[in-house]
Amino acid sequence: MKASDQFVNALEHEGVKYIFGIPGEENLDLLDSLRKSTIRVIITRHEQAAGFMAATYGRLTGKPGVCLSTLGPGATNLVTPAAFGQLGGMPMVMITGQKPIKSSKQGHFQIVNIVDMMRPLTKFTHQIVSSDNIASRVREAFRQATEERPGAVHLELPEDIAREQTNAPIREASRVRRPIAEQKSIRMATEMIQQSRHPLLLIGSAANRKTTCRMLRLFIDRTGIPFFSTQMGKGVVDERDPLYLGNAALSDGDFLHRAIDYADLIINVGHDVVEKPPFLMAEDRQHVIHINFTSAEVDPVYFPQVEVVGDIANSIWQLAENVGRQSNWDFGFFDQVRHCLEEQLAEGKDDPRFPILPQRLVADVRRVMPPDGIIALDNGLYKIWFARNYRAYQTNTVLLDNALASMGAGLPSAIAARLVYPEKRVMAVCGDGGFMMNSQELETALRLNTNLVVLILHDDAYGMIKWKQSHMGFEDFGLDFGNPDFVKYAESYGACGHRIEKAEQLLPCLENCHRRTGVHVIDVPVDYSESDRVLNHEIRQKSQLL
Ligand SMILES: Cc1ncc(C[n+]2csc(CCOP(=O)(O)OP(=O)(O)O)c2C)c(N)n1
Ligand SMILES: [Mg+2]
Repeated sequence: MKASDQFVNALEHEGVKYIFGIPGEENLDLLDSLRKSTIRVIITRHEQAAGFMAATYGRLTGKPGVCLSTLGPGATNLVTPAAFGQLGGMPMVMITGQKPIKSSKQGHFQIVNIVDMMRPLTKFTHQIVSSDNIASRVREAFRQATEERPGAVHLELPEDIAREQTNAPIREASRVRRPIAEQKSIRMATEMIQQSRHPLLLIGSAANRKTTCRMLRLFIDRTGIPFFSTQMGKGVVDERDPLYLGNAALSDGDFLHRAIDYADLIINVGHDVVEKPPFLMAEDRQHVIHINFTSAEVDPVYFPQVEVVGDIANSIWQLAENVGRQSNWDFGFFDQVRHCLEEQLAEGKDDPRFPILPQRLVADVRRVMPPDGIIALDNGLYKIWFARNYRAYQTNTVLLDNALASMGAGLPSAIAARLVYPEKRVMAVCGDGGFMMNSQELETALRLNTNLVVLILHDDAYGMIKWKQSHMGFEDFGLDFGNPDFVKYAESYGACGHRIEKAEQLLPCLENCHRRTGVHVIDVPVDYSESDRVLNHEIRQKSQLL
């Protein structure tokens, strides 16, 4: 069998449905093998977007998303999405081409050592040097991408190897179960939770797995322990729950931080060091139980007293069976925190001012999104508002990157989400800066006949950095830009463009766009002038009154 056919066979065997990318001449054998396969090739307009799509596919399905590029410049364009997948714990496989390795007559034209380049960005990076190894290398790549903690892997398939013949068999995945936590550690954690007075549950990014969601629900129902989430733990448990105390979107000074200070025990499920610490440990403060697939990386602000290491879902299930409800628990102060938070979150939901305030914008987006609707956020100031004010009802309904926190991922992630869930409402929420970093993918969305709504928050600036600049007392400098006419820009692609000119137009426009088919781009001017006052001062002052 031809080696490139064998490669594609191995991918099919791994259950690959899509490959996102831009081929170069070094991939032509592989491309021809893909042509004859069941895998759908999705051509993008930039490799970065292909990588973001693959990573998002991995995040949503738990199975590696696959992307493809040529050697040199195509592969270097995969650097940012590799970091995105790796830091975000999203399983993804990158395949890049290369010149023939056995004999080449082209000197170093386009040659960069891509395997080395990928080393700090991946769990596994490998050049295939013999066609007989293809099946094993592909299996190994998928194993590493998927296994906890999931992430990015890379395979380089040189042109001459792709053309070889091979008889090597496909490698089947072994049947394997994740190790579960040892009984004594469950007993230690159970006792610690039972003996505490004000325990609090923290849901972090590694808790975002299907069975873990179900087990956490069970644990909360059985114990009645209040919980909060990190940005990447949003939606793992329904945030409408009366025990929800908020999201750790702000680093400190929020109502939630009063609850954290008051707690004598934090049960930290799925903590991941890539996220900004949701709370800081100190000698004389609360104790921490670390529940995760892997043990805790010790840090000056993170040194848990007890660890429960093993499959998270199983650990939570065992704790749910053992802990029960304790009469010594007192959640009175947490109730007050929740009450104040709810009051504050309701502010500005219907504010008529224009340009629109982030509070109103978030509320209107929530109003049009059904419980399973997905918003894919790019990176900007609005991300903090969405993390804090938008309630996620289901897991993976807020695709938010608080790990690499790269601009440019919003639109490609939304396209990938729509491919995975054609029946769900999907919306990209981007700043005018982040949107323009991958706006060319509007063409991809249209070519794929995607039904998609893209909301652009228009402030003619890198608003997030402006906000920090002003908060740090610097002069306003260097963060403004101009924009194309977004309505005409959308129309030039064949998409529908909409411009919001009054705050009350946003909600009906969003609803209308979601009901219609096609790609809809909505240009909404946003007013961030109150963000500093509200996020940095007002919330801090109000929470101190508690
Ligand atoms: C690729 C990349 N470049 C730069 C940054 C730093 N950065 C974070 S937010 C931001 C501004 C985002 O501007 P925009 O997309 O317009 O959103 P806004 O905050 O204005 O709503 C910048 C420059 C980043 N996170 N990622
Ligand atoms: Mg902006």
